[in-house]
Amino acid sequence: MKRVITYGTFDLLHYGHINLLKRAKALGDYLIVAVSTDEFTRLKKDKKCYFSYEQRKGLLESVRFVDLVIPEENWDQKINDIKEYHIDTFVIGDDWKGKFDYLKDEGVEVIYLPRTPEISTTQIKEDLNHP
Ligand code: C2G
Repeated sequence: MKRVITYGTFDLLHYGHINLLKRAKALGDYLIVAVSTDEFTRLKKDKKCYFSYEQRKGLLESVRFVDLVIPEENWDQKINDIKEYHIDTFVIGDDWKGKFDYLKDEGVEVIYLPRTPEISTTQIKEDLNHP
């Protein structure tokens, strides 16, 4: 069974996120999604999510091609996650291109998928504030 993992904040879950998750699942048989905790999101991006970690986790668990949701608590857990969950493939959007190539040393495939254009959580917030 080919096991795939991806990481993200996934706030205000939208079709760009879903497109990424759908393509990630298509690369294997089992998809794990590591969602940034509220604390890490504040640290990582100095941003506050609209939805809490528990709400974001619940939404992702409702997506039929997501098999497991785990917390992303820091930048450095990826290598441990790869070992703990026996990951074959790491996937993320190409806004991160090159940033996670070091994971190849752990024997996993690292794939950067094209982002879905014109949609982002930031854009949604801006559009709602300035209709
Ligand atoms: N994404 C996408 N198209 C969009 C928006 C997002 O393909 N229009 C992808 C991103 O490239 C990422 C995933 O959806 O792979 C989640 O996006 P974010 O929640 O913005 O993730 P980010 O905050 O960049 O956190 O350790 C890695 C980080 O946790 C990634």
